[in-house]
Amino acid sequence: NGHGSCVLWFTGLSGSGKSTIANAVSNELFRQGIDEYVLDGDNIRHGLNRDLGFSDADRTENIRRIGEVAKLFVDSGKIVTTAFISPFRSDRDQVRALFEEGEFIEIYIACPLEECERRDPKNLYQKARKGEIKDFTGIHSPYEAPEKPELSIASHQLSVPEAVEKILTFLQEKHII
Ligand code: GGZ
Repeated sequence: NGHGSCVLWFTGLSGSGKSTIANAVSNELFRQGIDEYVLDGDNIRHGLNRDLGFSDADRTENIRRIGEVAKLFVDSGKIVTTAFISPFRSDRDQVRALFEEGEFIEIYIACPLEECERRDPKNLYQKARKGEIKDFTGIHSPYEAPEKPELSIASHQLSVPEAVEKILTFLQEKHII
């Protein structure tokens, strides 16, 4: 197990590409024989956090629990990737505080709202605009962009392989992999 452990904490709007890029990074780490795991809506919001919705308080609790779970994975020696909107700066900073220096790598998937809304892969923005979903991030619930993320990925300008390359290069430079 010749690699460091850390959390790759993706943050960004719905439709920004967090899950796609997170899973592509995960696949590449796995291919390299690195011990990794992805936490995303599929395995967290449908299980551990199925009691939580999208009020500000529920999002805060969602992120708090995910941070604690991510810490367990890091303690077990893995590289853990998380793909949640995590819209509130203070929530992300509280998760950061759980980790040692250098272990929490915040990756901002920076994609303009207009582009996310144009993609709208699940028609959620359309539903939010019609009032069928309330408290939708970017429409009537805030997204606070990171001020000093370890990495910022302009996902509307980079291909997925280019984004993966940028993240892997960062991990190599920090001697994590
Ligand atoms: C934002 C919502 C909402 C509301 C349902 N606001 O594009 P998706 O579908 O697959 O990703 C979104 C996901 C966001 O869950 P997170 O756990 O990442 O959010 S947070 O970090 O803010 O707790 C979207 C879907 O859930 N979804 N309703 N109102 N996204």
